[in-house]
Amino acid sequence: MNLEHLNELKKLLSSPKKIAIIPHKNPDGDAIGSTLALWHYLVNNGHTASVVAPNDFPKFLKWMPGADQILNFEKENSQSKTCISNAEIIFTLDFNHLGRVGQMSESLELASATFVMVDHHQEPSDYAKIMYSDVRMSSTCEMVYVLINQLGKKDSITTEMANCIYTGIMTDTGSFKFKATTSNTHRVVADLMDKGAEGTEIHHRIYDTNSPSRLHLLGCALKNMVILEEYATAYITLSQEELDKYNYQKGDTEGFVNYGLTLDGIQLAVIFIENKEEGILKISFRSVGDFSVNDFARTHFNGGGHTNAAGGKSDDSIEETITFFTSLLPQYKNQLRS
Ligand SMILES: [Mn+2]
Repeated sequence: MNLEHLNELKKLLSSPKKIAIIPHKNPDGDAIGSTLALWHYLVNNGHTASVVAPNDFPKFLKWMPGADQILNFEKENSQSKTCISNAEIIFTLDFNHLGRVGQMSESLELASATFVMVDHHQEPSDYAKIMYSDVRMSSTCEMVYVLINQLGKKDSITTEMANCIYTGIMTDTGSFKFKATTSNTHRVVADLMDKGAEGTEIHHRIYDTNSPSRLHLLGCALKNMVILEEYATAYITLSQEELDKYNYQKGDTEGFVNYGLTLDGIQLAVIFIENKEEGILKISFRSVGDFSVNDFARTHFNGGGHTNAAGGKSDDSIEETITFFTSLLPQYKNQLRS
């Protein structure tokens, strides 16, 4: 965070405040980890704070310290709304467009609080008075660590906070392998371990909690995978019928898209997941190297994200969307085969 914004934030936090902390919709490990770490920090420093999530989050994140205190905007609607409208400061973490919180965006737009953004996605919008936006960062969790350091409170990072921050860095970096994983990321992680973060235990809790039906759903997804060697592309489809057949639970398809990239020579991996309830297909894009799925998703699928990881959606059927998607590939052939 630059000095001007940092000083403004320091001034704001110099007396006890009412604070709401908001992750994006369908929060992942980084969103829950960063909001909870910040929540612990603020509460430990005399503020009244709540994490308000737009909707529920996967079971494999529920062990995180403080997770049981998170308000669910869908289920605890009036309490959540009160919390947002009473807040003097609203932190938005791991997203940079109010559209990323779904139904909650209306409440945020009406709020009178000072907004603080902490985020590592591209092209931030300008709703926040205090901004800490850095696309080079591995995760929002790493940014929360840096921010607490900048506030001069490095020693206030507890074991609970260290576990939360470790989780978000681990999940957003694909266990420390994505390109945004810097030497500094590892220094942060080393310090978190010194502060008590339990790396082995966290890996186990996040990655080794499969249900049999999730592994069967993964089998189905892999069977559905189509490989377009000519375009160095692999894509997966999952219909609502298939999700139902394997008793889909929220979070079950997390990480499925990455399997395409484990194929030798594949540069672009995509998964299209039908969601009958919302009447859309949810799409995840992953790439290796310079091919920007952020640009691709932004241009064609009403989405965006990072250079190598992005999301998007389609209002059309699976068949129509695949036809459209494959029709786009020839114009990217040179970039994908490079
Ligand atoms: Mn993130």
